[in-house]
Amino acid sequence: SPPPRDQGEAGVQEATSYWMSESGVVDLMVLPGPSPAHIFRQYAALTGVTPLPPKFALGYHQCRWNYNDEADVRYVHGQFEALDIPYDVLWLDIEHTDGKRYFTWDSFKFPEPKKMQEELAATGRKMVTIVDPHIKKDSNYKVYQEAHEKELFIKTKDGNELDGWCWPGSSAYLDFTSAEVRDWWAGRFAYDKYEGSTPSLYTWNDMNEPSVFNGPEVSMNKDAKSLAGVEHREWHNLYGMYMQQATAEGLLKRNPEQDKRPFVLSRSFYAGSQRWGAIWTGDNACKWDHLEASVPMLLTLGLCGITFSGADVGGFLGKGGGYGDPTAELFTRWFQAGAYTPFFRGHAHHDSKRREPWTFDDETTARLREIGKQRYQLLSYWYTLFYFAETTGMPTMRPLWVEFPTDPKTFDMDHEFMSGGALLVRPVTSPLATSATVYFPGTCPWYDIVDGTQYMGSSEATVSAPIDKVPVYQRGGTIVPRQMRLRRSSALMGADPYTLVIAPGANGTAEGSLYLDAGDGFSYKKGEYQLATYKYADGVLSVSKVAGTTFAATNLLERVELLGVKPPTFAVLKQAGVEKSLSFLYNEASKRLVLRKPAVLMAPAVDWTITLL
Ligand code: NBV
Repeated sequence: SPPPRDQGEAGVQEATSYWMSESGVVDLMVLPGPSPAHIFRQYAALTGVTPLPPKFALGYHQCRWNYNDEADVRYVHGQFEALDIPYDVLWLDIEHTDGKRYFTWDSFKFPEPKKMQEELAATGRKMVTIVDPHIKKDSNYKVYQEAHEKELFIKTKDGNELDGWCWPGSSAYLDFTSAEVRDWWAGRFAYDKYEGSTPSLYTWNDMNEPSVFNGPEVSMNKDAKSLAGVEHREWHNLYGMYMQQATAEGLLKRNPEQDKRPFVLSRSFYAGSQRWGAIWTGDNACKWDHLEASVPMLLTLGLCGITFSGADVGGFLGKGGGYGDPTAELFTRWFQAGAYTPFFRGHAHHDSKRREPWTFDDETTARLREIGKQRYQLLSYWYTLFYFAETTGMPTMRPLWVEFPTDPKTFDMDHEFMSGGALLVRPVTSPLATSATVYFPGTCPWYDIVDGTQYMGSSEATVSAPIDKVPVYQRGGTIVPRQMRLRRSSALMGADPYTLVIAPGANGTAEGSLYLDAGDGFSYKKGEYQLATYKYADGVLSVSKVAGTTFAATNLLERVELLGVKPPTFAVLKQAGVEKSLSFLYNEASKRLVLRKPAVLMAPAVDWTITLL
């Protein structure tokens, strides 16, 4: 029956939601809040949190359907190296396998997969291969044969092994809703089972809706049965999550010494998928409006607990999907937007033209390098956000209203977003733009991250946004840690020093934090990390370690940048009773003060202060 009409009092707005479910009962949970942060915590208590990803996973990922062979992999990797464009992970799509038999390699194109991965690993890079849930029905294929003998596949309503059409042709589908099957699947990732795999190989799960080309709605018959005899209609939405869980458990299991966190990307997901890895938004197209739509899509995922998410940068479907290939302009704008989202991966359909960062023209390559650099400068900022995502359930990419719940203008705004609590991003999503309108929420000042220009909260401005500029602003009242040296991968940045960028709020104070640990493994769960908080008030910057114990972080503070301040006469660093005066530079036009070489630890055993006099 239709939903009842609202019968609110005159002048009172009411909203009606109407739920239908394919089967079963609807469980309704009410999260009382009252603030957005409370709601995230409450929702996380119900469905779980995103565990801290390995740090490399926050870098840039380069994917394509497909990199053709080992020579192609070496070429692409070599170009990133030669052109100084930062990246961390190279991906291989379905064509790397022997006839779409997952966990195998095409021995002609990829004769030495271990050697290839080891070469990448030597420069700190990782590789990801795709592993889909449809298993080719082929008695010579070990994975199929074993699962068939053990009866691990989904059955038809009549109790026969289901037969569905997918990439390999006739395929069977593992029953990931079964704990026993998940355990068996996890075992497939052992190094001796997944031949040609090494510790730097990670996994991508696609087609796990589950996708069946010849099934109803391109999925399985609703009356197909799990091993427990439950119909597909009951667990359709859970299938992808269980697959990602089994895969993540596999990556954990293959390393009994527990020094590596899993990384698994999945297309299908459910409430709680955040516990098992990252999610991407699937097959978008190379179109400006798909770039625009990626922002509300990722914001929605984040609100639903799935904060490690991204959209294919460049738009997946190019020519093959009936669209054109990205122009240098569209690709640049997409790269700019993607660099400020949690999961940052370029990907492309096999029918589209090559679009690695150097394939447009020299000017575009230089711009893309610059954007990549912006991303890597903020890697530790993102990592700190993910630490808070794990400990508080707070999404890393946020709609404006999450940060400014008392500013009603933000309530329906989804073309601007916050990367964490400190950075406001206004991606340009239309062609030929040279300017953009930006709304600055709240009552604090905002500072352009490039030139320091100040804007007041609760105002709108038309800002210049030529092709080499992505409008990003630091919120007054925040301190952001950055690593300013251009490195080609996250692995090379572990020991690099930091710059603290201080953007004073309306009352002249600011605050920020930095989370440091080994970047991988689970020792952080035993306290091996450092969480330092920086405070700026009354012209004094101070540090205090607020959590963590045994991790020895040796990173130094190499620079402090203060935005929108007056020039001091002196800057004095004090630690353990010792004083040292710091040299500084001041730019009158941008009101930016740079304090040089404090050279103190970011997370010191003995606190330090820097006083401006
Ligand atoms: O494995 C091929 C593609 C993959 O590149 C894409 O990212 C997935 O979303 N896959 C879908 C299957 C074919 C899509 C046309």
